[in-house]
Amino acid sequence: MARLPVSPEKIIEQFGPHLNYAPKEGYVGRDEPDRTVKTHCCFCGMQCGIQLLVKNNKVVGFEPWMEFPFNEGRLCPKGVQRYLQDNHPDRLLDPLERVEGKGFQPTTWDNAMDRVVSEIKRIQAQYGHDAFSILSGVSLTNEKSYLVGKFARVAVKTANLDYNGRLCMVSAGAGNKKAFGLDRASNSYADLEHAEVIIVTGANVSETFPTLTHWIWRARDNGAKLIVIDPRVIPLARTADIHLDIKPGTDSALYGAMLKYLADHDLLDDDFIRNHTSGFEATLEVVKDHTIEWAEAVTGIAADKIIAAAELWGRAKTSFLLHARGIEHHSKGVENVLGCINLVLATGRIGKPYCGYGTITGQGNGQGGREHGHKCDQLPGNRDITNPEHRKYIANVWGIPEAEMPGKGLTAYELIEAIHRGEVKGLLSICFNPLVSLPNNNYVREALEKLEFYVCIDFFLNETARHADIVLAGSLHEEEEGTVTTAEGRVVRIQKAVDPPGNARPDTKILLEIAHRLGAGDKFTYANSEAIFNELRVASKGGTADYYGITYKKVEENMGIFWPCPTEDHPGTPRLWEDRKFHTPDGKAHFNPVSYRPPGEVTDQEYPVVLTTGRVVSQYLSGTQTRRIGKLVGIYPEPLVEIHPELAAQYNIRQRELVRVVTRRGMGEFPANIVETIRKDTVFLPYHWPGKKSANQLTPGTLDPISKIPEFKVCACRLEPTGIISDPKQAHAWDSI
Ligand SMILES: Nc1nc2c(c(=O)[nH]1)N[C@H]1C(S)=C(S)[C@@H](COP(=O)(O)OP(=O)(O)OC[C@H]3O[C@@H](n4cnc5c(=O)[nH]c(N)nc54)[C@H](O)[C@@H]3O)O[C@H]1N2
Ligand SMILES: Nc1nc2c(c(=O)[nH]1)N[C@H]1C(S)=C(S)[C@@H](COP(=O)(O)OP(=O)(O)OC[C@H]3O[C@@H](n4cnc5c(=O)[nH]c(N)nc54)[C@H](O)[C@@H]3O)O[C@H]1N2
Ligand code: SF4
Ligand SMILES: [Mo]
Repeated sequence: MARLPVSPEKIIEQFGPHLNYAPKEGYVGRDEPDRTVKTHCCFCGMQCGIQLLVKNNKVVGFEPWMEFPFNEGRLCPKGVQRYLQDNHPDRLLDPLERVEGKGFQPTTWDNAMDRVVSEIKRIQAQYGHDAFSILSGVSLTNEKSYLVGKFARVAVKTANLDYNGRLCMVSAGAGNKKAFGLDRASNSYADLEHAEVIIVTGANVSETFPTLTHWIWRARDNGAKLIVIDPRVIPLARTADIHLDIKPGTDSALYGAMLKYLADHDLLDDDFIRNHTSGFEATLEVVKDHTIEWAEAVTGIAADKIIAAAELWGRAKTSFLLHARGIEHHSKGVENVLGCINLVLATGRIGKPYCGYGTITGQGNGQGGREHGHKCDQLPGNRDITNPEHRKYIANVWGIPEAEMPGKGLTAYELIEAIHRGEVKGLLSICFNPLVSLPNNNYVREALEKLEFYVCIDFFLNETARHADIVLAGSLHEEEEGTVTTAEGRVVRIQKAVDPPGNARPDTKILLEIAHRLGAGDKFTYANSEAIFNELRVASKGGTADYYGITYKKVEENMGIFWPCPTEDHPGTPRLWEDRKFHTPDGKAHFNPVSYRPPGEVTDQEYPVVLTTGRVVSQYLSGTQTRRIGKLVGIYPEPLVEIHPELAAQYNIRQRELVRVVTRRGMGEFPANIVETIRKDTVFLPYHWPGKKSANQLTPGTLDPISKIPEFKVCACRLEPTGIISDPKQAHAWDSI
């Protein structure tokens, strides 16, 4: 299949005025590729199969991978543009050192490594081991996630390691463990196809997991009813049977009222509750006052709509409930999740064909990355770092005395607080951009400035990295072998397509070299990524996230294997709990009592409007990657604040007028996008931008007490029109930094 060579003019025409780099002749060669490499998209938790086209050791394009069972060739706008990162002129090609008065200067690996290791040693000698901290991320493969966990505990010997999943899925993880004893979606998405009723709550599936929409459409074609719960009429809600336009921060009230309704109207699966669950009576007791009328007052959803949803859910024979960050990014994140699980358990619709429940994991390896021990309280196999048996097992795998294994450390935002208190003096970050993604980011910036030493491993100079002393040029997904685990729990293979460019190095090599220089070389002697995976398999053995029976070969031959997979002859587990044996100590699924309590910050006279934050389809997370891809920038160049026409009229705000959004933490100016698709008391801001365009100037550092997830989804704000109409043609994502 010959491809036409594409001229630079053609590229500019195709990618539009926002193309932020000048293509060179011959750079985008769309000639016949040397190779196609079957791998997966580096972005969201769907991990769609994709084929990368490689020429002269460069990724030059992509083709759909039609056979991969989840997405069958489908890709979203980010997926089809992601290959443009590979040869981007902003790629870091050398390690960088910040030199007083000169900014960042390229340096040698030897010098960079010397600085990193001597600073880790200095800080730890002066202030203790835990004064050096590590922040990691779950765009990393399973192998790298596992390696970072071991690196922190065995090489750096610090308790203070946490990861960006703390901002993402920890509420769901904690809820799943409480209810089921295991943290994974219960079924593969193929089970959606014949579900009679689907609830999607707090998940803007069409924009955030676009290829999953297809499975919902398939179910719709088969007659499924769809209930969408979201303060906005998100694209999926437009064709839903019922849209519950919930006031942010009130989900647990809704689920409590629905549970009471099911009980009052004899819509429970009594056999299932009696034989396979515990805690039902206590759970029902706490919602006895949660009447539909009360829920209407708290949630702002009309009573008849709540009844209609409870009726549909209650009377179905098969169903699926999916949620994402809309219910999890709350100071009651875990309670919201448990409220949903209670509805699933009350109707006994789990562990059967076409009956499922799951959080939709966010980042590329949102599922695998939360299992292998780079959370502050976790060891591989989803083991508990405070459990003596678990510690002993992993210490044995790692060849260290159990007493040397550090204990539980601080969570991501708590680390920032510890830096402010002077307890943490050094930081290594990999795959995390906390300055854009943590809440209350003016406070985060102050913390970064207080660090005595900060080293960042990334392939782009992200906004946080600008505060670093040393930046180590790392690798993209497709520059190393590995595996990731999709939102379904399917372990898939990431194939190396090319080498990192210039003097950039694979992340693994960087971590291993630091470990060696710290004197822990004998514990880090891997020949390749597969060797790391094979150790991970042993480390996970017997844990709830058991990968022991999964091998690279098996994954490749089957286009993925679902964990748990305890032995090499085990086929994997696409559908959990068909045997009704849950992973809790008593083998039962646990109801957990949840009664409503208000969010951390409620509106008042000074701050009368609810602010919620989230995503748009064309941008990804802190935007480090997608704000560098011209066409994606062109789709949605800058953050707009979504406002209902009635609310806009109240403040005389006009379309595209710059609106000052003020909260107790800070303020930012954003052009108004006046839309009827949002509640009248709520405004929405996407958060993918830094600096003055950052939504996280505004958000609070309130955390869920159990999961420590920040409350990104609700705070109180005030709107002030500026009288300035912004010209969308002038919009440019970079002018704020
Ligand atoms: N395009 C794109 N896709 C992505 C990402 C991205 O950055 N961009 N990121 C990936 C990652 S890491 C994640 S975590 C996922 C996130 O995926 P989602 O959770 O789907 O994304 P969000 O936009 O954060 O929030 C989802 C919805 O929650 C709603 N919401 C706000 N407050 C409430 C509430 O109190 N209750 C309820 N029920 N709903 C509420 C918002 O209106 C929004 O539509 O997306 C993944 N996919
Ligand atoms: N207000 C608000 N804030 C939010 C959210 C929200 O909804 N509202 N959502 C939260 C959520 S759900 C999430 S997941 C976080 C995400 O927040 P972050 O994790 O900070 O976001 P990323 O943009 O993924 O930052 C990852 C960095 O890792 C780099 N990177 C990616 N892959 C690799 C790799 O393989 N190797 C190396 N070395 N580097 C890599 C990227 O270049 C980027 O600089 O943001 C959270 N913040
Ligand atoms: S849906 Fe997610 S994994 Fe699939 S192409 Fe889009 S960003 Fe990539
Ligand atoms: Mo996320």
